[in-house]
Amino acid sequence: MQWESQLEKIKAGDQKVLAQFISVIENQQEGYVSLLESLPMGTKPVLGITGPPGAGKSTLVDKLIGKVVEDGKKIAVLCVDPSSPFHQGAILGDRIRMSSWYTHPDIYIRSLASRGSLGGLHPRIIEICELLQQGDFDWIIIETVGVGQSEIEIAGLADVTAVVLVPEGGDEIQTMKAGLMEIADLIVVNKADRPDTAKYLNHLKLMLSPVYARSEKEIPILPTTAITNEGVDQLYRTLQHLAVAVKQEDKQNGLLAEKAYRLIEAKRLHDIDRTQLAVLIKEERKQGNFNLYRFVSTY
Ligand SMILES: Nc1nc2c(ncn2[C@@H]2O[C@H](COP(=O)(O)OP(=O)(O)O)[C@@H](O)[C@H]2O)c(=O)[nH]1
Ligand SMILES: [Mg+2]
Repeated sequence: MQWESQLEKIKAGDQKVLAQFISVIENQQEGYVSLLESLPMGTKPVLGITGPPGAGKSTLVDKLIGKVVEDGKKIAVLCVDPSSPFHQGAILGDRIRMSSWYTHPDIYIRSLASRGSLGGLHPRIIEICELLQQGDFDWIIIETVGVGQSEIEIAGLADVTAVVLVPEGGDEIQTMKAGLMEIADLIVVNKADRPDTAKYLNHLKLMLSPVYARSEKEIPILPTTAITNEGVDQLYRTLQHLAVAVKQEDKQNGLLAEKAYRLIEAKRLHDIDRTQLAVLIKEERKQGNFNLYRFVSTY
């Protein structure tokens, strides 16, 4: 693999070569680790957009891309669909929502299915993001449905995490979305064209006030109506502001530690397979006197 010359192409904005190398990483083709080891560390802001399915994340990203292009900037977007039977079709939705940008030379959009990492983002997302860092982009956006593990993972991967909610169901915010709140650097209340928006915003502020009282950061809450572009300008400006703030050394080290942890975890567990464990356990149990702790002591 003549990686160096290909890297130059990626830096110059060659999306075809970029796509090829994302596949190399995705499929863990031979040499992908040394490829990653040869890369300079990326410095471009990574923005995570998460929230429940149907909140309008893709529509917002579509409009944000518009702002970025207006601003003369370039952007890469990763749409990650935790492949759960409940969210089938999300990737298709993302594609439709952002369809006008697929052929734009300054925009690169890639969808990834999470393939088995239960509730997680994608087993190679950290590495794929690193490669995107090498491309000719000013921003990287990762859109993902906020379910299961993915919200925790997105917070460890993105410099700035925006949680998108919709004005509905007061009680619902307190339960299902509590985890999402924890990781938010910014809360977007999309579908602000709905009649209950003001009430919902108040409710949200009340709910978050004990959180604010405990922590030093105040999380901005921004209402948007993605379909009409309302509030998107403000959102773009807030994101720019947060992205600058996050480049502080402390937060950067924290994020790198989080990524290191996940990479080490993946490396250590790479040859452990749940199905295979079940087979071995079945065999050992047949012999009688099975003990779970003796079983795991050999790993
Ligand atoms: N009324 C209203 N509908 C919206 C708004 N934003 C998105 N939608 C609609 O909500 C649906 C889901 O949007 P999508 O962007 O795919 O949501 P995602 O699953 O979070 O990515 C689509 O039918 C959008 O047209 C909004 O601001 N107001
Ligand atoms: Mg979407």
